[in-house]
Amino acid sequence: MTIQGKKFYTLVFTLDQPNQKILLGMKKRGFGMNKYNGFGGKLEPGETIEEAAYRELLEESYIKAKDMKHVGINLFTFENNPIAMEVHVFVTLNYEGTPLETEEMRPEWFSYDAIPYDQMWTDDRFWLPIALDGKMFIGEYYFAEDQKTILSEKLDIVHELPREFDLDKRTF
Ligand code: 6OG
Repeated sequence: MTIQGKKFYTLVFTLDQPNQKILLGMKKRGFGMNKYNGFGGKLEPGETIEEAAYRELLEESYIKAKDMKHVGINLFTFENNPIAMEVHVFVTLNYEGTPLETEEMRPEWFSYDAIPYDQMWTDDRFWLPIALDGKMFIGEYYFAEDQKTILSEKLDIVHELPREFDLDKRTF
């Protein structure tokens, strides 16, 4: 798979650790429509990854993160698409506000043991349990054109995250 470049995205999961619950949003429009996911989006020019993560969570759910932990990096490539998506995953355990429905997302809390993986991106079942377990990861997922079938995947648990995924270190 030849890649010509990549774009940066953020994805934030708000956790209610004492009650073992995770906030997901049903995406109402755009890429990933009709799937549950964390809250996030593209980096704006001049923004750091952390700033974008905070802003997207606030814009899409009205939640203000009071701490955010960078827990993972996923590189997504798609058959016949030369641009990879580099998605930086965060969790927040402390936040202000009550999640509200926005034009983009309908928020809903789920127990850790009832996460609706069959209504989420197919890669999530690999790495989300690792994030919930408090570990950090770097993953690579190569999707078929149907955006559902994973043709290759690689997942490493790490102790430190790089600032970005080094495309020269891609496995496939
Ligand atoms: P907007 O188009 O809304 O940003 N995203 C993915 N999330 C998961 N769990 N799996 C994937 O597998 C994903 N691809 C993209 C990143 C898109 C949002 O969707 C996330 C962003 O939060 C392919 O601006």
